[in-house]
Amino acid sequence: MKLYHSTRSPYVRKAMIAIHEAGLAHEVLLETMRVSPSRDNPALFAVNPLGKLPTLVLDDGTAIFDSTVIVHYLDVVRGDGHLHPDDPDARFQAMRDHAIGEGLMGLVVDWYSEKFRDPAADTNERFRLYDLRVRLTLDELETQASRLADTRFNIAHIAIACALGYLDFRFDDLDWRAGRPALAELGDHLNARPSVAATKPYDDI
Ligand SMILES: N[C@@H](CCC(=O)N[C@@H](CS)C(=O)NCC(=O)O)C(=O)O
Repeated sequence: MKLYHSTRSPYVRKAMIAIHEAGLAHEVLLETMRVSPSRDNPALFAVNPLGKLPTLVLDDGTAIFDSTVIVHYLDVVRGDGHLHPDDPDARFQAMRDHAIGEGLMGLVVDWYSEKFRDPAADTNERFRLYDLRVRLTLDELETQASRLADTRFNIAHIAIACALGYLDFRFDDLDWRAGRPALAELGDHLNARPSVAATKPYDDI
């Protein structure tokens, strides 16, 4: 396995701790790199269209992200599952506690990068890379869309419906349906579901 890695990232560290917990350190090759919203990174984008660390690539080429999914893979699929309690109440409590740790990590990582960002310097490049990563991610979803359409509605459909709905709401000009017929069909299918239709975003206040 190969882990796209940085010694600076707390998200990567989550994956590293899970690697050690599962006793799999000897199986993992580290590919260390720097990432930022203004840094083009074709090698990383090729395996993870979101362009984020950590990304774990299995020997058969399967790419796994984000850190929470990597920890799940290492612990539940490859390890003994001790990081994910079986008991529903204990598991739910662990998820709640994980959310606060993860949320704190997100706040401090965002705060740190805001502190040192030159607001004028790289806006165009950052915008170009956001556009690129969104399009690469939509292209990846296009390849998964018919499988997702054939899968019973689950938490993944909720996230994808919300992301596509936000694109319709805020990024009309991106025209995400163009050239992505399967994803467009999936989007229509999801939007027709009552829970999705009832929660369409709109400007209120
Ligand atoms: N939700 C992701 C967040 C990962 C993340 O934001 N990683 C940072 C490194 S600390 C990154 O890749 N930033 C690059 C970018 O957002 O452009 C996870 O849990 O893996």
